[in-house]
Amino acid sequence: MTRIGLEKKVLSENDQIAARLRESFGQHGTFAVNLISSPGSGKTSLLEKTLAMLPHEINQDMRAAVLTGDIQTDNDARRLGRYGYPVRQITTAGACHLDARMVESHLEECLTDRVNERLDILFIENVGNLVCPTSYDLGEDAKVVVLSVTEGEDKPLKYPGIFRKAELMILNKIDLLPYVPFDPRLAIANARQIHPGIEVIETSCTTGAGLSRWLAWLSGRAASKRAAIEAQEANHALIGQ
Ligand SMILES: Nc1nc2c(ncn2[C@@H]2O[C@H](COP(=O)(O)OP(=O)(O)OP(=O)(O)O)[C@@H](O)[C@H]2O)c(=O)[nH]1
Ligand SMILES: [Mg+2]
Repeated sequence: MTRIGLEKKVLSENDQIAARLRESFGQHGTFAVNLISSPGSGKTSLLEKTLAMLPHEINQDMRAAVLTGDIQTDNDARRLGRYGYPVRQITTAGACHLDARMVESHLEECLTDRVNERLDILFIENVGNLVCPTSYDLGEDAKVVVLSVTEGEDKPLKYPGIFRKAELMILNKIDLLPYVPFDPRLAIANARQIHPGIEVIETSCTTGAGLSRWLAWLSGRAASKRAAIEAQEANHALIGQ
């Protein structure tokens, strides 16, 4: 009984901070994406490729930042810090997920040198875990689940929570398909059994396959977010006249 009560309180405090973050992302037109997967599916590799491709595939003025979560080490922040975008490591010291408070405090620190500047996309790499991060709202616009072909087709059925909540499934490491007994059609069917509307992009961070589709998805989502904010601002201006 006590355990359930405490868990409820922690989650409701988290929801309040997440709502504040969501409002701030809304005001600034920031598209925030929360990447969730098992350890080693390729979240950091995907972000490394994404940051390298952003200026060419989307546009040179695209403002992006990354918060990357791990239980220990700043390895991922060091990998991601090479691309000229602000990056902060969040070390959770044992926690198997990021929470909204961690995001809020590290985001401020990450953007202090960019006050009043636009932020188009915030990438949040969650701690490698297919279960715990699912329950914590970070104020993001979209959760994206990364499943790699070495994990087995049954994972959407065994860990349905994240596949239900994710808008997009990245099916990564497809370059390894010739070497592992993995049927991508079955994995996708399993994901859609849990969440019929989930979008799927097959990628390889090694060969670059599918990465342009991923960049196009990001660009489309970031543009819709900005357009919605601009329409809202125009509306307010009209009402104010
Ligand atoms: N063959 C192949 N290897 C990949 C691919 N993407 C990532 N890897 C490798 O998979 C391993 C783990 O990749 P990471 O990007 O560190 O995975 P991660 O999800 O960030 O891991 P955590 O942050 O520890 O949860 C590394 O050795 C990568 O080089 C891919 O598309 N194909
Ligand atoms: Mg990583």
